[in-house]
Amino acid sequence: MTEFAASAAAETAPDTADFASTRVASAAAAAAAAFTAPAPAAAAAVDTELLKRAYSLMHTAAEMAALYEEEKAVAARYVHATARGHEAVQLAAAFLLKETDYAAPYYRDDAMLLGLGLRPYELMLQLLAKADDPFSGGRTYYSHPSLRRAGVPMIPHQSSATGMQAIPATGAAHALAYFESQALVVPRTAELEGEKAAAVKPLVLCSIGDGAMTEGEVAEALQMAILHQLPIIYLVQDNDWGISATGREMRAMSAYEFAAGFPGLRRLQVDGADFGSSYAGLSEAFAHVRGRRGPVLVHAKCPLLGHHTSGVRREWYRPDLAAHQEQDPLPRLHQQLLAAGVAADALEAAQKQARATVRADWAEALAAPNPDPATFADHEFAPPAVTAEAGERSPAGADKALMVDAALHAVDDILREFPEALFYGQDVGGELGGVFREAALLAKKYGDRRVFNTPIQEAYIVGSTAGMAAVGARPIVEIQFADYIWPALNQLVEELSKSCYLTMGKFPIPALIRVPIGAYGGGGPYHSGSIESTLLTIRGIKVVYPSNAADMKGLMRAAFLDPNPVIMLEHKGLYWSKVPGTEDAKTVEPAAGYVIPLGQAAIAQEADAEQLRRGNTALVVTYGMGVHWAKAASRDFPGQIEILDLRTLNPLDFEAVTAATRRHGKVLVLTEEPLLNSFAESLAGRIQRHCFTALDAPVFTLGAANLPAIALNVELEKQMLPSAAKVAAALAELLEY
Ligand SMILES: Cc1ncc(C[n+]2csc(CCOP(=O)(O)OP(=O)(O)O)c2C)c(N)n1
Repeated sequence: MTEFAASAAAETAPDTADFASTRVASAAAAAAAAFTAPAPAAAAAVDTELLKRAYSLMHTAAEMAALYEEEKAVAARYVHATARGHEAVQLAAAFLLKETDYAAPYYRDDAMLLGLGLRPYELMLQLLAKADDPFSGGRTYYSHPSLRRAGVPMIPHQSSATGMQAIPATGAAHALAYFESQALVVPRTAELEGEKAAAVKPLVLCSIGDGAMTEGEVAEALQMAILHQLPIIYLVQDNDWGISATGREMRAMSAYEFAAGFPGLRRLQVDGADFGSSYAGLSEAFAHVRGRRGPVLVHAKCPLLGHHTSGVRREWYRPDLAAHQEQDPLPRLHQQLLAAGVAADALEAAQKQARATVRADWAEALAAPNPDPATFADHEFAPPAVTAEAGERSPAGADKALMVDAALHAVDDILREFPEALFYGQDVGGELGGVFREAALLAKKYGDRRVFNTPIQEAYIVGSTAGMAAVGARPIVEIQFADYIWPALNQLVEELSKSCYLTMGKFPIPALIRVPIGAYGGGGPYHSGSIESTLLTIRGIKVVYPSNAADMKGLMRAAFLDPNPVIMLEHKGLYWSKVPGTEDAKTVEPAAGYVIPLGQAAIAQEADAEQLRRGNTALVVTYGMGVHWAKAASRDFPGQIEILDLRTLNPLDFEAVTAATRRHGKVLVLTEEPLLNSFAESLAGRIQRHCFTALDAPVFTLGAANLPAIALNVELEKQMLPSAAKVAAALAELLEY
């Protein structure tokens, strides 16, 4: 058969897993036949009380959706999606979750939130972006929960980026497995002490749509879940639609078929419109995961009865509404309850009660206060743990250490002291201990559950820290080279950077992200890049850039202790002080426990008092390799150059910058990055704005040439980068000004 004939045959072959939009009823029946959990029989097996609870909450969700539609002038002021059609499987999942579990509900999961015990009122507060929205205080969309509340599974922050929740959720499961491997009690379980907390092993539920399943990051998550056999359930709610794109347009296979490509991932299908089928299938999945028999993907077919969202309305593009309507889970459950002997009156009463509650809650939510505008900037960061330098920076008799060893020792100290700390990335584990040996022997010392190699998955490496942190682990991770951080940027921006702000401080993410960076000696275009300006456009993360061993050790520990995401940029050219002119990067090694608060610059070299008095001096504001170029260059101008080493780029010690600027009146901002539109240029602008009257010359800037990459040949590299000679030339001009 030719390739074309084969694909044509595949297209016409009966596809029981597909939920073709124009044939919903028959496709659902076909899918039901393929379900591993026998749907109709299971309905009868479910306890009637549970069915009744599901029925009430299904009506509550449906009443809410109807009310939002009726009141859309107010309710659709901010965009929202509702569960209509998906309620059965969402409620089944909610009922099986325990308070010691972790959940990542999707943006369509308002019925799941009701099932977890949230009041309609609380959900409506988020719909209306009110101050008392328990998740975000009016900062993020409807049904984007984040919650630490007794009696409810922990719900860490997740973004509105479809599919991106898979990695943080898997990171949470990874943390659970980690705690178990170390025989440590998960903090949440300890908090909820007592038999009921200890009796069941916690798990993670990651809810996701069929459209979102095709995001590449989902495959990274599945890979890790299987590799480490993590306790997680991926619940795929498949309504055969993205926004307006149908399943046939969006994917070559269903999520169930996709899962078959991941050996070690247990998969099963349920009829998501049938509470009994959903509950039975999910019960099996929960038992499997609680029994620590690996991850499970549950594929649930669901009709989509409401709009995609309040802004993208079903009547604009849906030819299949009638067919989906036939799958409405509500009348089905109604019939099942009647068949189970529940009186029609009782069902009617439940429906009336749901309606009354929803209407009363709506009135209450409308009357609730809006956020105080003055609070808009609260919770950018959680307060830092280290606010003053402490410990011994230069212990008597201590040897000098290379920067790479100072980093290694800092992490070693942390791993020894904090059992919740773990360190992972590409090649950091095993025998090698990092391609720069920056993690040498740590895996041997602490075991390969604490220090381990990951697959080549930068998104997982960074994004997993969000889930890790929510469970209480303290992840240290590494991106092998700054040039390869880009696949992780999505997680960094969407999940990590916004978590603290959007959860009103409930879920700051303490993640220490080590990133070897910088150029020297022919590293070439993909192992030499500088990236700090890009990182510095991301709010909600901190960026540290030490220039010597002592700072490396003190800042590494402060970065670890910081409750926020911190990126540690570690210059490869300084690691061993092998590059001529970088001998000062090697310093006496501080004692264990030494810390330097983030956001404090240091004077790396003072100017001579007499030269200063005579007005013969200039200031170089720089960091990383720039400190060493500036030191070498300043030998041409004895006593005339002060060098301010920023050490942390965000938060920036702007006070130190302005104070030093005022001392000298002449400033050069020096960076290794291409200058155009860089952090250095931005800083120069700020200095000019704030110190204008103190300046005797425009603020000079010097950086690399404005090219997309650093060429491999060392002579070409030299042309591209700043150097001591180039800095000296700039300083000569500045001092002459
Ligand atoms: C990364 C990303 N790309 C695009 C969007 C816009 N978007 C929002 S919902 C959606 C469709 C999601 O489909 P699915 O996961 O199947 O969920 P459903 O709405 O069908 O429940 C898209 C494309 C987004 N939120 N995030």
